[in-house]
Amino acid sequence: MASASGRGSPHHPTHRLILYTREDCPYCAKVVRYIDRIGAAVEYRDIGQEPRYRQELKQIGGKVQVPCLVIDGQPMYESDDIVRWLSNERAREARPAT
Ligand SMILES: N[C@@H](CCC(=O)N[C@@H](CS)C(=O)NCC(=O)O)C(=O)O
Repeated sequence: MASASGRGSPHHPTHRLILYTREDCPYCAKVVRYIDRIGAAVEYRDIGQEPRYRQELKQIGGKVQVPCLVIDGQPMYESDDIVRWLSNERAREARPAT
């Protein structure tokens, strides 16, 4: 449910976010560091730990490349794009309602 202002907050996230990662992936580490820094609510799925996550990622995004952020069911590959999207989303949520 959205907040009264119609915008999300860390407690009322606007989007469902799932990050597919792998332990030895430096691009994933970069994205995870940024997520930790801003305190975003993200569910992690490590494709190295769980073979079914690997299959899931292939089905959702069409390729097994990490990191991949799935935003309300839509895949976004490329760590720079993911960080940029998270940063824009954070700025959007911080803006006061007009
Ligand atoms: N340019 C990509 C690079 C991602 C990347 O190379 N990921 C590696 C793991 S570190 C991977 O999943 N490789 C498998 C593949 O590309 O098929 C990014 O910044 O996210």
